[in-house]
Amino acid sequence: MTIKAVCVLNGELVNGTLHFEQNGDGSPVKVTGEVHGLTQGLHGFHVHEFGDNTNGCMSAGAHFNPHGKEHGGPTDAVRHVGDLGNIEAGSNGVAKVDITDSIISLTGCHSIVGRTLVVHADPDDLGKGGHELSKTTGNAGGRIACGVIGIAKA
Ligand SMILES: [Cu+2]
Ligand SMILES: [Zn+2]
Repeated sequence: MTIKAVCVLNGELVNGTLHFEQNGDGSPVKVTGEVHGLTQGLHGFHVHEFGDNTNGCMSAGAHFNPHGKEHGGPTDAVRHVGDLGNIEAGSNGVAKVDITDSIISLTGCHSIVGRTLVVHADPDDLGKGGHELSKTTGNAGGRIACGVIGIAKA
């Protein structure tokens, strides 16, 4: 059974829509879509713990990290469940997203449904930048757009 989810990202200057698709429990999740209004280059892209936007993107809490691990990159053995790395915008400010991730899920204890997708102002250093924030946030800077991930029509 294919499970689908969707997220509409909203920010002051940045917006976008992301689609999530998973072909059954335990399968990789495909993340596709576009984010507009970005500065050129890399921007941290994470699932944060809470689907709470009452105080904007700040209410979403920290990176979704049910196993209490250190921050990392999407292909690292040690990472937060929510660590999807970076998206990259071209000179037109558009990032085309096409990510396949085997750690996030749309069901079970790794489910990202009901949590918040956040796009950051700066690149995520994937835990390797040597900054005091590298092992918790990737030192990715401010939260420039976010949206709650919801169940989509299948
Ligand atoms: Cu983040
Ligand atoms: Zn993280």
